[in-house]
Amino acid sequence: MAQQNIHYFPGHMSKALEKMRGFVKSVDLLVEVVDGRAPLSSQNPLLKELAGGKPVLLLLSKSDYADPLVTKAWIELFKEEGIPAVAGNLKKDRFVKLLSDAAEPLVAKKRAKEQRYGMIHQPIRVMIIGIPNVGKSTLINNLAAKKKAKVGNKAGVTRAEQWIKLNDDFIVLDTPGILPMNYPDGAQAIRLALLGSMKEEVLPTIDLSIALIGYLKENYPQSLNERFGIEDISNMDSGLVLRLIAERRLLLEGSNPSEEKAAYALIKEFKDGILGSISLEIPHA
Ligand SMILES: Nc1nc2c(ncn2[C@@H]2O[C@H](COP(=O)(O)OP(=O)(O)OP(=O)(O)O)[C@@H](O)[C@H]2O)c(=O)[nH]1
Ligand SMILES: [Mg+2]
Repeated sequence: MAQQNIHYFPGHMSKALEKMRGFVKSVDLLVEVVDGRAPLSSQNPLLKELAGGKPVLLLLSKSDYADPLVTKAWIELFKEEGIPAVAGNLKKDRFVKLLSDAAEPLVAKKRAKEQRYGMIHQPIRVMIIGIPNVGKSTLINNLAAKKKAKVGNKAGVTRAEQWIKLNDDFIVLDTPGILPMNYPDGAQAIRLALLGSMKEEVLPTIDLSIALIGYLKENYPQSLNERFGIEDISNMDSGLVLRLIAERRLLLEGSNPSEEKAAYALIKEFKDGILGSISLEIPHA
Protein backbone atom coordinates (compact mmCIF):
# COMPACT_ATOMS: atom_id res chain seq x y z
CA MET A 1 0.00 0.00 0.00
CA ALA A 2 1.09 3.57 -0.65
CA GLN A 3 3.44 5.14 1.84
CA GLN A 4 2.18 8.30 3.42
CA ASN A 5 3.05 9.97 6.66
CA ILE A 6 0.07 9.96 8.95
CA HIS A 7 -0.03 11.67 12.32
CA TYR A 8 -2.90 11.00 14.60
CA PHE A 9 -3.02 12.92 17.85
CA PRO A 10 -6.19 12.26 19.79
CA GLY A 11 -5.61 14.42 22.87
CA HIS A 12 -7.34 12.18 25.36
CA MET A 13 -5.29 9.09 24.49
CA SER A 14 -2.36 9.75 26.81
CA LYS A 15 -4.77 10.37 29.67
CA ALA A 16 -6.55 7.13 28.79
CA LEU A 17 -3.24 5.31 28.83
CA GLU A 18 -2.45 6.58 32.32
CA LYS A 19 -5.81 5.33 33.52
CA MET A 20 -5.18 1.92 31.88
CA ARG A 21 -1.96 1.55 33.81
CA GLY A 22 -3.94 1.91 37.05
CA PHE A 23 -6.42 -0.79 36.01
CA VAL A 24 -3.72 -3.21 34.83
CA LYS A 25 -2.30 -3.30 38.37
CA SER A 26 -5.56 -4.72 39.71
CA VAL A 27 -6.18 -7.47 37.12
CA ASP A 28 -5.03 -11.08 36.79
CA LEU A 29 -5.25 -11.48 33.02
CA LEU A 30 -5.35 -9.24 29.95
CA VAL A 31 -7.13 -10.16 26.75
CA GLU A 32 -6.00 -8.12 23.78
CA VAL A 33 -8.57 -8.11 20.99
CA VAL A 34 -7.13 -7.47 17.52
CA ASP A 35 -8.89 -7.45 14.15
CA GLY A 36 -8.22 -10.84 12.52
CA ARG A 37 -7.92 -9.15 9.11
CA ALA A 38 -4.77 -7.34 10.20
CA PRO A 39 -3.61 -8.80 13.52
CA LEU A 40 -0.27 -7.00 13.59
CA SER A 41 -1.42 -3.57 12.50
CA SER A 42 -4.29 -3.68 14.97
CA GLN A 43 -2.12 -4.62 17.95
CA ASN A 44 -1.32 -1.85 20.33
CA PRO A 45 2.49 -1.45 20.34
CA LEU A 46 2.26 0.04 23.82
CA LEU A 47 0.71 -3.13 25.23
CA LYS A 48 3.93 -4.89 26.19
CA GLU A 49 4.92 -2.04 28.39
CA LEU A 50 1.37 -1.58 29.64
CA ALA A 51 0.91 -5.26 30.57
CA GLY A 52 3.89 -5.08 32.92
CA GLY A 53 4.43 -8.85 32.95
CA LYS A 54 0.75 -9.80 33.42
CA PRO A 55 -0.37 -12.73 31.23
CA VAL A 56 -1.90 -11.71 27.89
CA LEU A 57 -4.20 -13.73 25.65
CA LEU A 58 -4.41 -12.54 22.04
CA LEU A 59 -7.84 -12.80 20.45
CA LEU A 60 -8.21 -12.39 16.68
CA SER A 61 -11.78 -11.18 16.09
CA LYS A 62 -13.91 -11.05 12.93
CA SER A 63 -12.63 -14.36 11.57
CA ASP A 64 -15.84 -14.44 9.50
CA TYR A 65 -14.51 -11.42 7.54
CA ALA A 66 -10.92 -12.64 7.23
CA ASP A 67 -9.35 -15.12 4.82
CA PRO A 68 -9.52 -18.47 6.70
CA LEU A 69 -6.17 -19.76 5.41
CA VAL A 70 -4.45 -16.54 6.36
CA THR A 71 -6.00 -16.62 9.84
CA LYS A 72 -4.75 -20.16 10.29
CA ALA A 73 -1.26 -19.08 9.28
CA TRP A 74 -1.38 -16.22 11.82
CA ILE A 75 -2.40 -18.51 14.68
CA GLU A 76 0.42 -20.91 13.80
CA LEU A 77 2.91 -18.07 13.67
CA PHE A 78 1.82 -16.68 17.06
CA LYS A 79 2.08 -20.19 18.52
CA GLU A 80 5.61 -20.54 17.16
CA GLU A 81 6.44 -17.27 18.86
CA GLY A 82 5.00 -18.53 22.16
CA ILE A 83 2.08 -16.08 22.13
CA PRO A 84 -1.22 -17.66 23.24
CA ALA A 85 -3.67 -16.73 20.48
CA VAL A 86 -7.13 -17.76 19.28
CA ALA A 87 -9.34 -16.60 16.43
CA GLY A 88 -13.09 -16.53 16.00
CA ASN A 89 -16.30 -14.77 15.19
CA LEU A 90 -17.28 -12.87 18.31
CA LYS A 91 -20.86 -12.62 17.17
CA LYS A 92 -21.26 -16.36 16.82
CA ASP A 93 -18.66 -18.56 18.54
CA ARG A 94 -18.88 -18.92 22.31
CA PHE A 95 -15.79 -17.66 24.08
CA VAL A 96 -16.59 -18.30 27.72
CA LYS A 97 -15.05 -21.78 27.78
CA LEU A 98 -12.02 -20.49 25.97
CA LEU A 99 -11.53 -17.81 28.59
CA SER A 100 -11.89 -20.23 31.47
CA ASP A 101 -9.44 -22.64 29.81
CA ALA A 102 -6.92 -19.87 29.29
CA ALA A 103 -7.33 -18.67 32.85
CA GLU A 104 -7.34 -22.12 34.45
CA PRO A 105 -3.79 -21.97 35.89
CA LEU A 106 -4.48 -18.47 37.24
CA VAL A 107 -7.71 -19.59 38.87
CA ALA A 108 -6.03 -22.59 40.51
CA LYS A 109 -3.25 -20.39 41.89
CA LYS A 110 -5.65 -17.80 43.21
CA ARG A 111 -7.90 -20.38 44.87
CA ALA A 112 -4.95 -22.13 46.52
CA LYS A 113 -3.74 -18.83 47.93
CA GLU A 114 -7.19 -17.92 49.22
CA GLN A 115 -7.48 -21.25 50.97
CA ARG A 116 -4.02 -21.00 52.50
CA TYR A 117 -4.73 -17.62 54.04
CA GLY A 118 -8.42 -18.18 54.78
CA MET A 119 -9.29 -15.36 52.40
CA ILE A 120 -12.72 -14.91 50.84
CA HIS A 121 -13.29 -16.21 47.33
CA GLN A 122 -12.48 -13.51 44.75
CA PRO A 123 -13.28 -13.65 41.05
CA ILE A 124 -10.47 -13.57 38.48
CA ARG A 125 -10.22 -10.05 37.11
CA VAL A 126 -9.88 -9.92 33.34
CA MET A 127 -9.20 -6.71 31.44
CA ILE A 128 -10.20 -6.48 27.78
CA ILE A 129 -8.04 -4.11 25.81
CA GLY A 130 -7.49 -3.22 22.19
CA ILE A 131 -7.56 -0.37 19.71
CA PRO A 132 -10.97 1.07 18.71
CA ASN A 133 -13.60 -1.02 16.90
CA VAL A 134 -11.93 -4.45 17.16
CA GLY A 135 -14.79 -6.03 19.12
CA LYS A 136 -13.98 -5.57 22.82
CA SER A 137 -17.57 -4.82 23.85
CA THR A 138 -18.85 -7.59 21.57
CA LEU A 139 -16.55 -9.96 23.46
CA ILE A 140 -18.02 -8.79 26.78
CA ASN A 141 -21.54 -9.43 25.50
CA ASN A 142 -20.41 -12.81 24.17
CA LEU A 143 -18.95 -13.79 27.54
CA ALA A 144 -21.96 -12.52 29.46
CA ALA A 145 -24.29 -14.19 26.91
CA LYS A 146 -26.39 -11.01 26.92
CA LYS A 147 -26.12 -7.40 25.90
CA LYS A 148 -24.21 -5.67 28.68
CA ALA A 149 -22.04 -3.33 26.65
CA LYS A 150 -22.82 -0.97 23.79
CA VAL A 151 -21.32 -1.93 20.40
CA GLY A 152 -21.14 -0.19 17.01
CA ASN A 153 -19.13 -0.35 13.80
CA LYS A 154 -17.10 2.81 14.30
CA ALA A 155 -14.24 3.91 16.51
CA GLY A 156 -14.93 5.18 20.01
CA VAL A 157 -18.24 3.55 20.94
CA THR A 158 -17.15 2.68 24.49
CA ARG A 159 -16.42 5.90 26.37
CA ALA A 160 -15.60 4.66 29.86
CA GLU A 161 -14.41 1.55 31.65
CA GLN A 162 -17.07 -0.81 32.91
CA TRP A 163 -16.73 -3.88 35.17
CA ILE A 164 -19.06 -6.74 34.33
CA LYS A 165 -19.47 -9.76 36.60
CA LEU A 166 -19.81 -12.95 34.57
CA ASN A 167 -20.08 -15.49 37.38
CA ASP A 168 -18.38 -16.32 40.70
CA ASP A 169 -15.09 -16.94 38.92
CA PHE A 170 -14.83 -14.03 36.50
CA ILE A 171 -15.23 -10.29 36.47
CA VAL A 172 -14.38 -8.56 33.20
CA LEU A 173 -13.43 -4.96 32.48
CA ASP A 174 -14.48 -3.39 29.18
CA THR A 175 -12.28 -0.46 28.17
CA PRO A 176 -12.45 2.27 25.54
CA GLY A 177 -10.24 1.62 22.51
CA ILE A 178 -6.92 3.39 22.59
CA LEU A 179 -4.64 4.11 19.67
CA PRO A 180 -0.97 5.00 19.94
CA MET A 181 -0.18 8.69 19.48
CA ASN A 182 0.96 8.53 15.90
CA TYR A 183 1.56 6.12 13.10
CA PRO A 184 4.80 6.70 11.23
CA ASP A 185 3.89 3.81 8.92
CA GLY A 186 1.32 5.08 6.40
CA ALA A 187 0.40 1.58 5.22
CA GLN A 188 -0.57 0.65 8.77
CA ALA A 189 -2.71 3.78 9.13
CA ILE A 190 -4.50 2.85 5.89
CA ARG A 191 -5.24 -0.63 7.23
CA LEU A 192 -6.60 0.82 10.46
CA ALA A 193 -8.82 3.25 8.59
CA LEU A 194 -10.16 0.38 6.43
CA LEU A 195 -10.93 -1.62 9.58
CA GLY A 196 -12.78 1.33 11.09
CA SER A 197 -10.30 1.58 13.95
CA MET A 198 -9.13 5.02 12.96
CA LYS A 199 -11.57 7.76 12.10
CA GLU A 200 -12.05 7.75 8.33
CA GLU A 201 -11.64 11.50 8.06
CA VAL A 202 -7.94 11.00 8.77
CA LEU A 203 -7.53 9.97 5.13
CA PRO A 204 -9.46 11.08 2.03
CA THR A 205 -11.93 8.39 0.90
CA ILE A 206 -10.48 8.34 -2.62
CA ASP A 207 -6.93 7.68 -1.33
CA LEU A 208 -8.21 4.96 0.95
CA SER A 209 -10.11 3.27 -1.87
CA ILE A 210 -7.12 3.48 -4.23
CA ALA A 211 -4.96 1.81 -1.55
CA LEU A 212 -7.58 -0.91 -1.07
CA ILE A 213 -7.91 -1.52 -4.82
CA GLY A 214 -4.10 -1.70 -5.11
CA TYR A 215 -4.02 -4.37 -2.42
CA LEU A 216 -6.94 -6.32 -3.89
CA LYS A 217 -5.30 -6.26 -7.33
CA GLU A 218 -2.31 -8.08 -5.91
CA ASN A 219 -3.95 -10.41 -3.43
CA TYR A 220 -7.64 -10.84 -4.25
CA PRO A 221 -8.06 -9.92 -7.94
CA GLN A 222 -11.47 -11.62 -8.20
CA SER A 223 -12.93 -9.97 -5.12
CA LEU A 224 -14.99 -7.35 -6.98
CA ASN A 225 -16.64 -9.86 -9.27
CA GLU A 226 -19.58 -10.91 -7.16
CA ARG A 227 -20.64 -7.50 -5.82
CA PHE A 228 -19.72 -5.26 -8.75
CA GLY A 229 -19.44 -7.60 -11.74
CA ILE A 230 -15.81 -6.61 -12.36
CA GLU A 231 -14.06 -9.85 -13.16
CA ASP A 232 -10.29 -9.62 -12.82
CA ILE A 233 -8.77 -6.38 -11.65
CA SER A 234 -5.12 -7.48 -11.58
CA ASN A 235 -4.16 -5.40 -14.62
CA MET A 236 -6.75 -2.68 -14.34
CA ASP A 237 -6.06 0.94 -13.53
CA SER A 238 -7.50 1.82 -10.08
CA GLY A 239 -9.30 4.88 -11.47
CA LEU A 240 -11.01 2.66 -14.03
CA VAL A 241 -12.09 0.25 -11.27
CA LEU A 242 -13.76 3.16 -9.46
CA ARG A 243 -15.46 4.36 -12.63
CA LEU A 244 -16.77 0.86 -13.33
CA ILE A 245 -18.14 0.58 -9.78
CA ALA A 246 -19.86 3.95 -10.24
CA GLU A 247 -21.37 2.86 -13.58
CA ARG A 248 -22.58 -0.51 -12.32
CA ARG A 249 -24.18 1.06 -9.26
CA LEU A 250 -25.41 4.18 -11.05
CA LEU A 251 -23.47 6.39 -8.66
CA LEU A 252 -23.52 9.72 -10.43
CA GLU A 253 -22.34 13.28 -9.93
CA GLY A 254 -24.59 15.21 -12.27
CA SER A 255 -24.64 12.88 -15.26
CA ASN A 256 -21.10 11.52 -14.79
CA PRO A 257 -19.99 8.44 -12.84
CA SER A 258 -18.84 9.60 -9.38
CA GLU A 259 -15.49 8.16 -8.30
CA GLU A 260 -16.01 9.65 -4.85
CA LYS A 261 -19.32 7.83 -4.35
CA ALA A 262 -17.83 4.62 -5.79
CA ALA A 263 -14.91 4.89 -3.35
CA TYR A 264 -17.33 5.29 -0.47
CA ALA A 265 -19.42 2.29 -1.60
CA LEU A 266 -16.35 0.08 -1.99
CA ILE A 267 -14.97 0.93 1.43
CA LYS A 268 -18.33 0.45 3.09
CA GLU A 269 -18.72 -3.01 1.54
CA PHE A 270 -15.23 -3.97 2.64
CA LYS A 271 -15.88 -2.70 6.19
CA ASP A 272 -19.15 -4.54 6.44
CA GLY A 273 -17.44 -7.75 5.31
CA ILE A 274 -19.66 -8.21 2.27
CA LEU A 275 -16.84 -8.16 -0.30
CA GLY A 276 -15.91 -11.64 0.89
CA SER A 277 -13.26 -13.09 3.17
CA ILE A 278 -10.32 -10.74 2.84
CA SER A 279 -7.28 -10.34 5.08
CA LEU A 280 -5.29 -7.11 4.87
CA GLU A 281 -2.14 -8.59 6.32
CA ILE A 282 -0.52 -11.88 5.40
CA PRO A 283 2.27 -13.45 7.53
CA HIS A 284 5.75 -13.20 5.99
CA ALA A 285 4.33 -11.13 3.11
N1 LIG B 1 -18.76 -9.99 11.74
C1 LIG B 1 -18.22 -9.70 12.92
N2 LIG B 1 -18.43 -8.51 13.47
C2 LIG B 1 -17.89 -8.25 14.68
C3 LIG B 1 -17.09 -9.21 15.36
N3 LIG B 1 -16.68 -8.64 16.51
C4 LIG B 1 -17.20 -7.40 16.54
N4 LIG B 1 -17.94 -7.16 15.43
C5 LIG B 1 -18.60 -5.88 15.05
O1 LIG B 1 -17.58 -4.89 15.05
C6 LIG B 1 -18.10 -3.63 15.47
C7 LIG B 1 -17.29 -3.09 16.64
O2 LIG B 1 -17.52 -3.89 17.78
P1 LIG B 1 -17.40 -3.30 19.27
O3 LIG B 1 -17.56 -4.46 20.19
O4 LIG B 1 -18.26 -2.11 19.47
O5 LIG B 1 -15.86 -2.84 19.25
P2 LIG B 1 -15.03 -2.16 20.45
O6 LIG B 1 -13.67 -2.74 20.37
O7 LIG B 1 -15.76 -2.29 21.73
O8 LIG B 1 -14.99 -0.65 19.94
P3 LIG B 1 -14.76 0.72 20.81
O9 LIG B 1 -15.64 0.65 22.00
O10 LIG B 1 -15.16 1.76 19.82
O11 LIG B 1 -13.31 0.75 21.13
C8 LIG B 1 -19.57 -3.88 15.78
O12 LIG B 1 -20.33 -3.55 14.64
C9 LIG B 1 -19.63 -5.38 16.05
O13 LIG B 1 -20.90 -5.92 15.79
C10 LIG B 1 -16.87 -10.49 14.73
O14 LIG B 1 -16.16 -11.38 15.23
N5 LIG B 1 -17.45 -10.67 13.52
MG1 LIG C 1 -16.45 -0.89 22.99
